Amino acid sequence: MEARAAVDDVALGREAWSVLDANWTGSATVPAPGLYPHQWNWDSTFVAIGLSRWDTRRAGAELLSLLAGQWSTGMVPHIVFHPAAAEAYFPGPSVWRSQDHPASPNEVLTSGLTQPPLQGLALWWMWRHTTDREMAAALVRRLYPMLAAQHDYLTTARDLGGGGLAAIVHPWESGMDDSPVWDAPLEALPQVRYAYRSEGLADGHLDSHHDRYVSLALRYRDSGYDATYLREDHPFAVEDPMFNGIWLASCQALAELAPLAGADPQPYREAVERIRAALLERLWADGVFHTRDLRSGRLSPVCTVGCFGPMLDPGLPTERVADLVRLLESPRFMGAVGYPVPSCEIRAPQFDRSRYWRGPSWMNTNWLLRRAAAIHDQTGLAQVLGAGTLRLVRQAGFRECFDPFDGSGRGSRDFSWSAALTLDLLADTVDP
Ligand code: 9WN
Repeated sequence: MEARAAVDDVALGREAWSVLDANWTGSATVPAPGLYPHQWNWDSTFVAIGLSRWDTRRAGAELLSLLAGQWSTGMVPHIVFHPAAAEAYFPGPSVWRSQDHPASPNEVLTSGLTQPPLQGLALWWMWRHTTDREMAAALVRRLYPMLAAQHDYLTTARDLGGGGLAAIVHPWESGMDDSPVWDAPLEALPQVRYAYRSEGLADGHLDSHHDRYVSLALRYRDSGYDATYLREDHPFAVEDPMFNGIWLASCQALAELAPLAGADPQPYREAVERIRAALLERLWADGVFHTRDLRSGRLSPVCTVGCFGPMLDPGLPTERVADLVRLLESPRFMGAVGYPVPSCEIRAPQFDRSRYWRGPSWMNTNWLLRRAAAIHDQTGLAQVLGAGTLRLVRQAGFRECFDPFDGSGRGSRDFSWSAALTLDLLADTVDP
């Protein structure tokens, strides 16, 4: 394992800031130098969360830059392209062709997919932790209508199952691209090959799936990013518990921020109730939440870190919370490893400690589960998650993800959300 001398909290905080400064483009933070040279939706939003206690202006700039890419449909894209890096990442702007779509913003090039709607929760987090209330209040008033439009988009264009949940239409929308829960829906698609693959893929991706990712994106693009096509013809439509758990948490946040924005909290309170009921009715089975493939009607048998997403709901019934905590602490997840939280259950045949989202631990999901544990007064679990996560970065640096057994780093170095969320976790121990 690649280890380094453990650094103290002050030095760790300084290192985190220098990663974030190096990854700043002037208007937003890229996820990592080299591999990811644009602004990604949930990456930036985790950066905003991490900065909330320390730099309201930059946290706000991050969210404003992302939302400058919002489409008039309300969709917040999963990538906002940085013009200077143009085609440095595949698939780049020439594949998505957002500029040809009338709903996309005029001056900003984006992808045509979205990612988990974390922005409401991030705005609430900033409001709660800021040291500049006036600036934060102004940001809430400015961003609120944009998040309301995002919410309306998910409610109207993405309830493809008609049961009150938002469906994702591509694995990239989950943020957990290579998760084994997409295997069955992806394998139902025809196999295709693209010439670009001679350039090679980043370590950790399943190349047999990558061609299908691209073909799915092209099919959606060629429909004109059409909502009726998604509902009736698109072959990938999945209800994901993490995506919907995050959506619920953002609805809760919008309800709480409503008075500040001069808005009515009631629609968001009702959305929280509706999403909770749908999660329990449609995705709960055998003591845990599962993904539902709307095309086959099947629940995925594989249990992943995403299955704990609905724990972000403060109103989740206590028996369900107890079931989830028991599973999370069991040898199927945290009980068998040295470092939280493996992205796939250890006993699953698909578990692979070296492949993205099929085994490694990620800081962002650790942060979400720690938040969920805190919401449900699971103080011991929250402490274990916080301390275990900090141990990872102290030992291995701000890597993209980590081996859950020995804590060694995997994927990109100087990864922005790992640095930003470290700043948030350190806030409990380091004085500003
Ligand atoms: C595709 C940027 C993104 C993250 C995702 C992660 C990975 C992209 C890729 O990188 O996805 O969007 O190229 O695999 O899985 O969570 O947002 O860091």
